[in-house]
Amino acid sequence: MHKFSAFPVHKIPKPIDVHTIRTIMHKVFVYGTLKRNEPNHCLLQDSNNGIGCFVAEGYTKTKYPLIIATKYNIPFILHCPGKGHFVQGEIYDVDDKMLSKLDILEDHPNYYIREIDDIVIKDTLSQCPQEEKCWVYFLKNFKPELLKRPYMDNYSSNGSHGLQYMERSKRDPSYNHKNEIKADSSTQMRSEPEPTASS
Ligand code: PCA
Repeated sequence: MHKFSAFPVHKIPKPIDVHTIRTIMHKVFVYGTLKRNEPNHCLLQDSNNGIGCFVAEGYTKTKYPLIIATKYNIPFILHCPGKGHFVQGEIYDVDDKMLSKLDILEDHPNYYIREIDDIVIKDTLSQCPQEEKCWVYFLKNFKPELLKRPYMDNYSSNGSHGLQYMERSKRDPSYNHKNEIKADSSTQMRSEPEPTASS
């Protein structure tokens, strides 16, 4: 007995290849120039850099000194837990590509050090505060005198401090501002190593 197909043999549709595309995402907490309305936010928004998706506003579960330093007025969280304020910022979901772009901007691990930290999510509707483990760019190897600067809890380049951030394109290429903040080996602030994890 002949079996008849609805399709002539040469027109039988081929099974569609189904691939599961998994994009590994990372949570990043930004507190400085990467926040909305700040000078480097466009980097997070540029789809050529990968995915950067706003999740929520939040603040650090631990107090830290958030300062502005160097002649270019760069914001830094100094890795000195317990000193300063609960730092306000924004959480983003980013893909590998975006994370590596951010690492280039922050010169991790030579300048800022990206580490996992607990961030409390700002949610006025929820009674019990939710927390997220997020990547945060810290300054670890810093000159101790930076701790004498005023501590902020919520950075803005155009804040009342009057220390407006100077973008890279406007800087003097022959001037190394990192020497202003990096400790020399004799005065390094030592902090306990902390475990890092991928989210
Ligand atoms: N960029 C990073 C660290 C400091 C900065 O200006 C951020 O916004 O979190």
